[in-house]
Amino acid sequence: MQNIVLFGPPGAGKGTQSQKLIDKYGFVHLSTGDLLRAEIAVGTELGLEAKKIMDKGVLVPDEVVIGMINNKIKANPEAKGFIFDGFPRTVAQAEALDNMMSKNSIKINGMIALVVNDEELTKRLLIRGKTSGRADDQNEVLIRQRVQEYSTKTMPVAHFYTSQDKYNAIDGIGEIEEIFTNICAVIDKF
Ligand code: B4P
Repeated sequence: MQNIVLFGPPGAGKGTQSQKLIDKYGFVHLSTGDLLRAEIAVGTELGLEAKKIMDKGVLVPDEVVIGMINNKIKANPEAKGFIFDGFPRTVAQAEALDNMMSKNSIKINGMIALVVNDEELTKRLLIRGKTSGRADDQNEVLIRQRVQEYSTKTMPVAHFYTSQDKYNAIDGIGEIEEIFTNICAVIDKF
């Protein structure tokens, strides 16, 4: 079983590359962004609260996303592996994930970090905002807020995995296929 953390700033290509990894390896995809948007779409209380936070470009509370991920791991006992997309985004989430893994006698094999500069991220998200309908992709001030949130709260997660010797950086700029090939080369060595 392989469990991979796909890491990177908003717009780095996590969702894009996750889809390709699922097709190739049959991983169960756990995207906290998608899980939150699903709650918003059906109008649950959690979704209504999360929407207010996400529309400001800041992170939703750790306990909310940790609970969602825990439920999904438990619901997939037969999984060949998990791909964690957009989670963990804080060190507290990373520690909670390690706990969940050890309770289930599994582990994170490695982190793949997509590296993309801020100007490229802003450009990609503004383009996606024209078609996605996502409020957080339509406003440059909000996008910069999300990138800032990433620098202060999420970057320390990279150090967390570096200290476990599980950090692998991949250049996230270039052709989607080429980036995918580079990611697979790392996964195939896990
Ligand atoms: P997410 O849904 O995780 O959103 P994201 O980071 O914006 O998307 P992603 O990075 O997957 O997009 P992709 O690059 O694939 O989070 C949204 C919000 O939810 C957060 O701001 C936060 O409030 C909340 N949240 C989620 N998880 C949380 C957590 N764990 N804790 C707390 N809060 C949480 O795609 C971007 C665009 O780039 C696409 O249009 C794509 O086509 C394009 N693209 C991809 N690769 C490209 C390439 N190589 N070249 C050119 N364009 C490319």
